[in-house]
Amino acid sequence: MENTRKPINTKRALNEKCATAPEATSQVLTTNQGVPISDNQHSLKAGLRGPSLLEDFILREKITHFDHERIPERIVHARGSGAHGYFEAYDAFTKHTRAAPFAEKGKVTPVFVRFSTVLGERGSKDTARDARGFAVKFYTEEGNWDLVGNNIPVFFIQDAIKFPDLVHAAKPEPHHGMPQAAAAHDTFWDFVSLMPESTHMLLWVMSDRGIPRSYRMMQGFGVHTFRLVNEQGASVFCKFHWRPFLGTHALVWDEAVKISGADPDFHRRDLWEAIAAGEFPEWELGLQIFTEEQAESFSFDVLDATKLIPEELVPLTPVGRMVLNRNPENFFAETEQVAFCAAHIIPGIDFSNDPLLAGRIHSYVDTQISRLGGPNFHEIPVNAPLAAVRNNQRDGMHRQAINPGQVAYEPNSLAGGCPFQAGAAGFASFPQTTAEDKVRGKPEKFNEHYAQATLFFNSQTAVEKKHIAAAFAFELSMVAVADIRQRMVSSLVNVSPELAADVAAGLGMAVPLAMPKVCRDPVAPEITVSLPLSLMALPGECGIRTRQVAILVEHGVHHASLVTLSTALVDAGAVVHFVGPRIGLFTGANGADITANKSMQNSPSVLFDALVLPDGSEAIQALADNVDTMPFIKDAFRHGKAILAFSAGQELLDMAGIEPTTDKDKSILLAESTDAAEIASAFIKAIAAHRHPTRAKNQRDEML
Ligand code: HDE
Repeated sequence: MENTRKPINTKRALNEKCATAPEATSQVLTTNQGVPISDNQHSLKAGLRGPSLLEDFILREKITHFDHERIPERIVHARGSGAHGYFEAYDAFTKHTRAAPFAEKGKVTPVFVRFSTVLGERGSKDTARDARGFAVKFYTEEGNWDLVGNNIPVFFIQDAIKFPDLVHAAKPEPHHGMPQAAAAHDTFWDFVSLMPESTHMLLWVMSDRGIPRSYRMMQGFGVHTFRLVNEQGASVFCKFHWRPFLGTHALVWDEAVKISGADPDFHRRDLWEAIAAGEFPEWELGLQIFTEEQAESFSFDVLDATKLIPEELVPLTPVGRMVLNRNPENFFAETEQVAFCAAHIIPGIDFSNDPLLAGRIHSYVDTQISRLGGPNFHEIPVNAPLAAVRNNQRDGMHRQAINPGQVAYEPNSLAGGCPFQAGAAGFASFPQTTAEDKVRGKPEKFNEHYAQATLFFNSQTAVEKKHIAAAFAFELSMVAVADIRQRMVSSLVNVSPELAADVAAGLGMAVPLAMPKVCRDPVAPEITVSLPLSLMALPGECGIRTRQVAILVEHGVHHASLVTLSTALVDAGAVVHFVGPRIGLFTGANGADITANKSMQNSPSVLFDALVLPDGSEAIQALADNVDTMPFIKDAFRHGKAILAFSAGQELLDMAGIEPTTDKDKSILLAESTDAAEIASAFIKAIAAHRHPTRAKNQRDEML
């Protein structure tokens, strides 16, 4: 049967019929049967003070529907945020694949993307230390292709059979249901310390990548090796990489913890507000293309999802960009009901024999059947392909399609043989030769668990290394059983004695002996340092678009300098907030009004990327007397943010014990209020550097 549904981004007739958008006019309230409701405030009673009546079908329909509003949350990745957009191919990439999105230069394919944390429940905080899901659904004319990836290019385990154990160990402990959205507990570290193949991914999660600044500032990775197959049936291997145009940026741990209290929706809000403001996030899709022969020569196995391919070995080929330009209209209908599935591939893309991927191919369809209530989840608007659906699958829970006619089988003659098999035009699995015994086991290269963890650690800057060690020490400090801590640190000795020593010092313990290795005779790695693995090693200038700047205000602020500065910041793309002891109007020193849109209580400084301390002695006196001001300034400093202090505002820096700019730190700027225009460009540069980990020597060598 032909799928007659309209494209995903057009309103369906049914939706239009049912819509009660806020702007709707002349639309009466009805039951789900379309019966107009005269009174939605009172249930039907026998007398004003009498019993409610069972015959009140309006009350019962409303309450029954409400009782069933919740569906099971995802077993993992329950907490997420989504957006619509498109993928645009830079050029035809038909040399390597016949996949529809890469068919020609400039080709546009609609997408829906969902970002997520892994461990937390649906209502948990956004800024937990965790990997982030990065799942993309391409609505191509050859069917839906789901690239269900993460913001980290490797995974904890090599074989799908271990996944339920990993997740049981990482999720809240089953006896008391704690901790929420955190791996910092005994069962997780018990499991991973007994599973040395997890070590490489642990390094990534303990690095700054585990606490991204924004979903818009994260890389995405397909993780597994996939195949690309061209029109002639020739195949190459491929790894998928998404790179954000805004750069890849992280929070610092203390900041992440405080944000989770100040705004648990921090990443959701950031994505929503940016798109609503027309600041559409963009990523470039880059492919690592390599042959089977090349793969054989690597020191690691490309079917092992705990390994990446250093870009020095196989550079990225940019093939297109993805833009997210539309927020969902309804969170439940779209973001919650979207069903990603690692098995959804299209002609031109195929799987490799990665044993982790194999399990995923099964798992995702299976989980949607219970989560979304049956096998027809593909009919939910956000999941429905744009491509026509014609087959003989029928019925089941929540079936929407009304399939006409007598015939629901193939082959048939009664329907003229339709729908018929597509033959060469359809999806055909790459005919990979297989001629081996059935075994439960793995190749020897899978036994090497440390070389890439070491590569990752050695590729980080000093600050990043400190963050990794601090994260391990923090997480392990939450582990009650000393043997687990001991075992984990003994595993880290194999990664780097320096790391193990730092973590051991953080835990107040001696460095243990190295854990015995499984792989006795490892192949020497090709490289020992790979700078793209670091967030800080390579210079990058991404501007300040959408960066949030707090300007403190009080009665008596120097109005003109703030107007000049904020105009320059807004022109550079930043979002400026006037933050007062309360929201509302303040009167500047010249009598002009300035409106605070945030208060220091509802928006502490962890929610901003940069801070401005104004001029105006009356204002500074009032701010100095306010109990919220010093924590606001001290946190901005501690978290390495750019700070600009005008004239009298510099007194607040003194009170906070902060010394201004040194050679090491160009991010604390002082200016006369008359110089607002001149200082703006230096301040913009400081904000664009994201965070300034090295603060003035006499105060703090490195930030936490
Ligand atoms: Fe998933 N994973 N996963 N996963 N995964 C799910 O599917 C699973 C893995 C990833 O925004 C579940 O619909 C198994 C790797 C993302 O809706 C479930 C294995 C990677 C999302 C599932 C893995 C991922 C999921 C839970 C090991 C990175 C969220 C709900 C064999 C490449 C997608 C659902 C969204 C979700 C199973 C490992 C990414 C249970 C069995 C590796 C981004 O089916």
